[in-house]
Amino acid sequence: MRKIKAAILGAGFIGQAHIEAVRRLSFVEVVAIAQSGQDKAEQSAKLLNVPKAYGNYMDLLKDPEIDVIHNCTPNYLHYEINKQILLHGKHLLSEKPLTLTSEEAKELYHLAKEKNLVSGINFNYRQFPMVQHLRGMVRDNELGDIRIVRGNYLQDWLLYDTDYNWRLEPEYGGKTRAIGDIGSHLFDLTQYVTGMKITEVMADTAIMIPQRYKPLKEKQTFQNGGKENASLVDVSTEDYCSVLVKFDNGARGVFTVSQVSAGSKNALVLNIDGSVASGTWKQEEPFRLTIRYRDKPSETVLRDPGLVKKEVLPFLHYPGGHEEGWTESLKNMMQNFYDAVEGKMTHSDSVASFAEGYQIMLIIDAIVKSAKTGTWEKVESIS
Ligand code: SOE
Repeated sequence: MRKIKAAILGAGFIGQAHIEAVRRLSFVEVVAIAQSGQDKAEQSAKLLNVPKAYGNYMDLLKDPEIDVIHNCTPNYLHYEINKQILLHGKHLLSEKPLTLTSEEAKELYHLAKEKNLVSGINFNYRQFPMVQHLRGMVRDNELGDIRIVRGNYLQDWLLYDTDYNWRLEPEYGGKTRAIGDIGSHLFDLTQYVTGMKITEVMADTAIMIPQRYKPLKEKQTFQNGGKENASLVDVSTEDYCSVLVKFDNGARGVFTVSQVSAGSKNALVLNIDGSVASGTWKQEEPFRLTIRYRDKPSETVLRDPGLVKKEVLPFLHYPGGHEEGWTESLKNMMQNFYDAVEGKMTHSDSVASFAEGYQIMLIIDAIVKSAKTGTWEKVESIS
């Protein structure tokens, strides 16, 4: 049987992670990679053992062999490239955030609706088994009525003024940084797990490090830099944000994102307080879910086929105690996305749709506005 042919645009940290995850599926083959500049593309293709290299993504889009394209380029390229991918009739898995602005996201949402193609966004934290289990507990009313949601997404890779990356520059990363980069994951995860929609926000943002040493040579995300061969530049994107939120059912929430929190590597934490019990999931200990009660001792549910809800079984692959984490979340993402491509159907709701990506952009807009006005701002609904 012919394998589905995939191509990856962008060969940075996340592009490489996509390639590795796709290779774990037996019915898909990575046949091409694109990066700006033919030499660079060829170097990456060689390194990653991908047969074809394109120095210009427009040429890749015309390759009739390719069925699916992964857009793993920097944020500022998402909109234009996603649009071209859909216009060229290829299935599309985009990195988050969907675009830099909600206007662009709206356009892509409508375009994706018109096309008979599979499209999705890599909000991969949905794909962790214990996240799926927590979602099932909320749905089955095991936590009771949800009243309060508290979440953090903290990292430390921009802690020093010598840390620098394209994500800091508004023209490449977008006019919000921590909010768009990691806040988008947190808001998506919250809405996905609880089934509640964020309708109003009140935000405070800050730039803790207003000047940084920009290296003269490009650095990969998470790579540390120094003061040598670097120039001191002003930073205009936030590295911290806290936001109070109201949900459509009257529940309340409070969220913090930061990329300057020492010791937090990829500390995405979600706490859900219901009228019966509270549940906590931590990305840095993804195999564990803690459920707490007032009148009986807390419970720990471990990632084990015998302990999770039946519907969660496809999201785990090994017996309990055998490590599965971030890379498996990408494997699950690819499985769910490519099942849809193969079956020519819409994907499972574990893959974020363009409608959901657009809605996240509207939340980000409201946060940016609230940080400026200092008042509560309503989140527009999808139009
Ligand atoms: C950088 O902050 C980043 O790569 C995010 O963009 C990803 O979404 C996260 O998974 C890891 O950190």
